[in-house]
Amino acid sequence: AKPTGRYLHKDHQLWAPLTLADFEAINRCERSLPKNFNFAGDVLDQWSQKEKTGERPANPALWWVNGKGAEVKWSFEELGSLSRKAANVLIKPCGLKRGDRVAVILPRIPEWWLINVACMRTGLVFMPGTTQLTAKDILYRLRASKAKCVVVSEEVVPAVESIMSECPDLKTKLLVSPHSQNGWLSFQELFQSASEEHSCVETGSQEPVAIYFTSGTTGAPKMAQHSQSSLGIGYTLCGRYWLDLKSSDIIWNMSDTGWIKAAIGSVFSSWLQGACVFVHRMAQFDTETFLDTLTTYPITTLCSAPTVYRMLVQKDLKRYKFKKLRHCLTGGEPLNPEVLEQWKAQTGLDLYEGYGQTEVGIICANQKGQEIKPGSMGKGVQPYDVQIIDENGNVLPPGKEGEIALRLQTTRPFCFFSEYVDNPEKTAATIRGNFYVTGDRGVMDSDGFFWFVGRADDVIISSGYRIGPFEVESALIEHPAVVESAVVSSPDPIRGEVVKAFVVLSAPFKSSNPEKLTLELQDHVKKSTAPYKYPRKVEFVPELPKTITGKIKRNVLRDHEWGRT
Ligand code: BCO
Repeated sequence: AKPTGRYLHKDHQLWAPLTLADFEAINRCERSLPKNFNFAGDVLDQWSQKEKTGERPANPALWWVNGKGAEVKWSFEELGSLSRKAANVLIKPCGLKRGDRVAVILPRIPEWWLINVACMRTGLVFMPGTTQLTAKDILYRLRASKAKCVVVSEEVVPAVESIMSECPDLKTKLLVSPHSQNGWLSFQELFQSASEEHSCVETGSQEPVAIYFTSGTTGAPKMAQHSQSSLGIGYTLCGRYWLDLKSSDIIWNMSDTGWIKAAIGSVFSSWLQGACVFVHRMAQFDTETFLDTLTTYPITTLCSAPTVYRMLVQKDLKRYKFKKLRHCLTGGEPLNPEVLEQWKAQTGLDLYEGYGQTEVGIICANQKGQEIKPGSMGKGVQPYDVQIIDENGNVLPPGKEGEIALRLQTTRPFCFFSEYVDNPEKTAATIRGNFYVTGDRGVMDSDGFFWFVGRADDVIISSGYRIGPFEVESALIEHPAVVESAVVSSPDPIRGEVVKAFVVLSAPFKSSNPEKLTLELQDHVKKSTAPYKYPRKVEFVPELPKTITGKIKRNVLRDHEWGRT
């Protein structure tokens, strides 16, 4: 018989489709990875089959609304046929080939999901980016990745136009918009005439599927590359035990399309479990729209950054009757226990915090059914052995602060990122002895619960964004008023921490009005790099603390901000 899947069952010597139980077993290291795996073919198309046989409720796979009356509902079958059409657009008129990198800078619109799945079907490497990226950010991403194609919405066109002459590898520009533009292929037009016939590529399990740009203390963002299986199989347990999803659930994960959290909550974890992914276009975050959405739609599961919950608990939540909400999750930055308690008091629902990273996915979580210790990010999740280690890679006992690390077995866990592309030094720097080091500091208590302390480096975690100080300092130094600056985190009641810049002014600007100059510098940073990184606090100082060799001591400024001696 013709193979229906890509996995040869050892016991029966028969080809059979991979099941959720197989995926769980792979994550528990009880079964080895299949040689080939493709999320579109091995997961999405399987759910499409189950829809036909009635093994899945008649729930959409994707439910999109824009808050202005427009709505899209696709079953897995429709997602399948539409993404096959999108795959044909990418291969034929766009001329892309397996392994090519595609930068996709789109807001939360249905085409983002279509193009994402189309890239899986064709073996293209998907590189999402937030629409907050500026021309300079896009230039860096296109050049560093040697992307062959960029897919954008109308608002991103001017930024790409301004830098495309500096991107020799860029062959195709694809525009997702009802209006066409000179020099751009129109996704909508090509999609209309594209065929639905497409055979999913037999990708290797470890073949690249996506690249995420992630910020560090120094230099430009690194390119963390993931494989078909690291994202496509590695989020099985997360979907089942942290998100607590079943195929009848409707999950609203409101993360921007540019972050791995969108991949976790709005693609892989959710669709592995056959759940419906709910999306609200919401161009600008707004608490009223957010709460109205929960009262209007039968959303069962909500995942959002702690900053959002901090904003929501300022409201009188008892006024709102959420239609079907039963499970609430949060991650991306530490959640304070007060917010968890206020959310519970006002809604009757617990908040389940998870902790993870773009590179390795979910590391710790408060899983459904487990005790929650307010302020803790839960216990280590399978398949990881999470430990607290010292600077020499020794495991520290409960109660001792150190770096949060994952013990490595003989082989690299399949759910890890494969590498930082073209950066073997930075890839190697994540390993200390037998451990992968997260760069985060924490403590494990005697019950095995982990407590976040802070970053081990200078990276700032604000509103769930990971912000490299170097990127903000580089933007500031472009302004004539700035001689030098040091960018550190500063506490904030809503955003957890915010970016603060200590700035030494050049002589002509020393007598400027400080409020006006602050606004000017903030505006300058928003134009130079993605606006979410702008310094929400600015302090003008005569000089910066430095080491004997002239290196800026960001830690002195940071400790001062946080009231530490
Ligand atoms: O707050 P401001 O108004 O002063 O500034 C905002 C925007 O107005 C401004 N801005 C945006 N586009 C602009 C612009 N300014 C000028 N020109 C433009 N084109 O920039 C600031 C952006 O800040 P924001 O994004 O925080 O906006 P907002 O509306 O306050 O949103 C709040 C949140 C909480 C909705 C937002 O911060 C958010 O979505 N945070 C979560 C981020 C996230 O998903 N992180 C997960 C990363 S993945 C991960 O952690 C791995 C886990 C396994």
